[in-house]
Amino acid sequence: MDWFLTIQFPLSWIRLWFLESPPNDPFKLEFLGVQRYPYLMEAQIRSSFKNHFETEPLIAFAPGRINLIGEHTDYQEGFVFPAAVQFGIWVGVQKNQLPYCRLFSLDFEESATFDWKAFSPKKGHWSTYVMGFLAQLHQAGYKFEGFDMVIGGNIPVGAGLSSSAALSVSIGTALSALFEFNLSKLSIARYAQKSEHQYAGVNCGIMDPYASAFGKENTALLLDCRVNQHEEVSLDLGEYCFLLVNSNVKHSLADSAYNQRRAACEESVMLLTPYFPEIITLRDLKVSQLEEVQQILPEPLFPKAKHVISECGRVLEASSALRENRLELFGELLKKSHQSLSQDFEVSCPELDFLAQKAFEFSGVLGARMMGGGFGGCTINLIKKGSIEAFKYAIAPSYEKKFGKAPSFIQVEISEGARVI
Ligand code: GAF
Repeated sequence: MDWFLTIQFPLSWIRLWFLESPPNDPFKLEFLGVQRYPYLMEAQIRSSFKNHFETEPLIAFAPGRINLIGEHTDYQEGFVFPAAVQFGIWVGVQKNQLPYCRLFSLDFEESATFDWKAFSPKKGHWSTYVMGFLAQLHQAGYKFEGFDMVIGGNIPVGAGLSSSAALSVSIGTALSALFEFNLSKLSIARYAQKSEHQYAGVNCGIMDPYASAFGKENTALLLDCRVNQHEEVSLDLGEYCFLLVNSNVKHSLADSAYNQRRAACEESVMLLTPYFPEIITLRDLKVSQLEEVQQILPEPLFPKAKHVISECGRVLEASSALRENRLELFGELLKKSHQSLSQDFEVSCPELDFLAQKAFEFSGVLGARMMGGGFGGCTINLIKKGSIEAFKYAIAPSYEKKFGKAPSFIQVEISEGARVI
């Protein structure tokens, strides 16, 4: 009987585990042999916190994001169309009455300590994101004291789902609650963006932290990056869904190329202003003005400006198409966006072009494009749910043959933004 109980208990536990797990869950991230489901993450943060610091933490969560359309437009005060996803970063935090902060990262299995009155964030370490956010709070005049923190997450690595924005936003959400700062979502997003500029060296726009902070279940955010306000667009896709295909590459020049693209846009604005004195950014120009713009800008700059100007138009068209449930038109706009990002803005790469091309040729996909900053990461595909398995089969072997590595597939659920749990 004893042997029966010892074997039965774990077996039924395993069975329950699978029953409780979301069916067909593509987010099976292995972590110590365990899949990192949200309820496990929260429990892991809690128990790790107790082990390390012997107190109960306050826990905050912030999600990663996808972007339906509107790439490299946010830093030109244009339009973007992101949504928060179900993966994210969890942060447990508690005051410690000590002259220093103690941090522990579940993902890196590493501790870090720093004096909260005198710290200097250094590039390239996960603890920089904590210090970077604190630096923003300090500059804004907020008073804080020593705390302990445990950080862990389940965002697929290198997929371009904005794990760094989720990290900063989760840190901001946790600290705001712990010290009762009552920071608005927009302030958290702005501090996260500034911290990324100052300590990660990427001159990114507001889109990623904004989406992480403001995300809403089954809803995309049509965000105007000039006024930092959004309209909610309900995502009722019927028999379709968004599937990400991760190229599993990140080219090493990605960050510097991102900053160069931003600088090219700013240079174009400078050259165009004498002819169009009313413009502040490229967002203020229309597709109908492109011929004139071409006469003014030197050859290498024009296609970049053309991308930003035309992409802003596509975002507005695509959001209307979604509202009117015109999914084929929406898919067509995704395809145009990819072509523009690849040929004009030059932020794609052979792997992403290959994945997009395969998607264009596949009948169950209405549209696809590279997503995010570029040079690696994922394509986003609007695909018929019933075609997903066939699509994987149509793509994976040829991709692997050509590039020597397998792509991975991530089905996203559009989810709520940052919150204290
Ligand atoms: C990255 C940046 F962080 C965003 O601000 C945005 O510019 C995006 O690339 C491209 O659209 O995710």
